Amino acid sequence: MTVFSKAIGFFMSLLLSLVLMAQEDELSIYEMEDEKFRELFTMDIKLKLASPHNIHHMHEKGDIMVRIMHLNMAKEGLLDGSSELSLADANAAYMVAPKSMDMSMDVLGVMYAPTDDITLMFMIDATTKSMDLNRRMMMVDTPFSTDSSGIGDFTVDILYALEDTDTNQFIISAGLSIPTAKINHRDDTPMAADMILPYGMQLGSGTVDPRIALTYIHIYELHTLGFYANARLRLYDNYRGYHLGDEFKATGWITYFLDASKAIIVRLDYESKGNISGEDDELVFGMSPMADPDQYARESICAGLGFTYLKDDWQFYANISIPIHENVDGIQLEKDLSYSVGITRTF
Ligand SMILES: [Cu+2]
Repeated sequence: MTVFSKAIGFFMSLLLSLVLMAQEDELSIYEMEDEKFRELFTMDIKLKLASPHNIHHMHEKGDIMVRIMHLNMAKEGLLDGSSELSLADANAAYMVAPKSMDMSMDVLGVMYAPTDDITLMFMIDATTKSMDLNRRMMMVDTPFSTDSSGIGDFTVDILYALEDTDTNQFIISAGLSIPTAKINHRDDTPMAADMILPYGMQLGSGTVDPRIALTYIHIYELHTLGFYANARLRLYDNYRGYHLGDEFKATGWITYFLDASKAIIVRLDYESKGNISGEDDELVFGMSPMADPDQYARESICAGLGFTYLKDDWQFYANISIPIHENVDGIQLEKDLSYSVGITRTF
């Protein structure tokens, strides 16, 4: 679990430095007198602290927000359905089996509000995926790794506030994912040089995908409840002859305000994804579970802990998340720890 200990160390030092950084003369909300409390802790500030950073939110007319976010997701070990599977067992069925995977993503996002009711959101990412695998042939194990990196799919969303009061925010959003990512990344393997990489190592869908989302936030005196759900649909085959499965995500969270500039966020994330339809003819079916379109569906629940810090027009975010339930079709890598850090600046 080196990824785990690295991430924990990283987070602890990050949190510590933030807390030290934030040690100014601000009163804790529990110490504030009523008047001072209301003066500092406006609705506007509560709203900014209320949501984790990958959740949709509205802006006031004329606002522009720029976001930079770094996300790291690790997978380690194998699952067959919902039970663990050894590499040897996977290799007994397939010549090539995955051992672990690391995905690192840098996201650049821009939000702009042409009116108070409508906010536009644009996002693009640069992603690196690297996978460690094992080939077993004639009782000989050959470990190897493959990498892919480049830009991901560009997304644009329109957010509309169905309700926007002092205590409630209800946002509906619709958008598109535009296939700016390459879906023919290749790498050298012990089987062949410059081989096409399997679906899971590609960086995008190759299709224009509609996205819809709902966000609901209710703000209380010292905390917030939030719910977010989104769906991403795949409607037709890309030029390689397949389409990825539909994706559905739901997040529920509670934000605890620590004071007028800091909050802790506890969250649960549900995620499900369907199998792939069609196939990329260049992939050798049967060589590896990753070349099988029917071994891509998965369902997971993760628990996360986040922190956000607001300073004038800047806002800092950090989140760490671990899987608590996972169920996959066929043989797939098992989720491990993921973390993200991000910063936003509003103009
Ligand atoms: Cu924003």
